Amino acid sequence: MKDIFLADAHLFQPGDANYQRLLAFLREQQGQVRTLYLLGDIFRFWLGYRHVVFSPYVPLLEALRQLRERGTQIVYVEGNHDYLIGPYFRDVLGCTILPDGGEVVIDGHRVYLAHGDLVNPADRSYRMLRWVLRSALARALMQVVPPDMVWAISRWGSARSQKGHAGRRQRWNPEALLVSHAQPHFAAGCEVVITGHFHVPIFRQDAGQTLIGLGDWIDQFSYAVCEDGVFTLRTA
Ligand SMILES: [Mn+2]
Repeated sequence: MKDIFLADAHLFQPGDANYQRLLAFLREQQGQVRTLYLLGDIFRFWLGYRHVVFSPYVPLLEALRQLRERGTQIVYVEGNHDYLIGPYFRDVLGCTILPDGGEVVIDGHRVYLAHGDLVNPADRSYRMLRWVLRSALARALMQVVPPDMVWAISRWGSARSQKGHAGRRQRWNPEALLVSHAQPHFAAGCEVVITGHFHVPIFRQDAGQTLIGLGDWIDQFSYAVCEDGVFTLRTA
């Protein structure tokens, strides 16, 4: 049995090539995966209502449900596009939700998981936005704004944030950020640190420590696997 780690599919419409490819990949994995770790930004936008899901995501939710039925556990680390992941994932899909990431033990290895949107302490404007989007006010608004309107607002917001990402990526080197983010976790005794967010596949192994940047499921189709305690980064 193996564990799979993937992030940053930014799924939007079921007909999109990357969406289809993820569904096919998850179908192939049925019955073969102990735990599927989703490290955030699987969706272009998600907000967790109790009884409502955004209809473009029904095919993915069904694929996840089928994996569950075949015995796969699902762990969801929230990203910056999918947060307040909520009751559907928790209660219907039976996921373990780690809103800010955290440590897990896999085959006896201490593994630190994070989406990666918090690795840069200098990105203050983003930290502020993140706090606002997850605040009690945002939760209260969720109860009164109709989901169709929330979806429309998210499309506008995500077009804006795409522009911001491009600029930030030029200013900050993802590999250097990940190395310094991982350092305290390695120092605290973790052997493996895995993040997404930067859309850059990174695999560094040194002195028994493994640092993995998951790349993305948009045009790289990269993902990590742990099989019998050995971590690898692969391409679908
Ligand atoms: Mn992200």
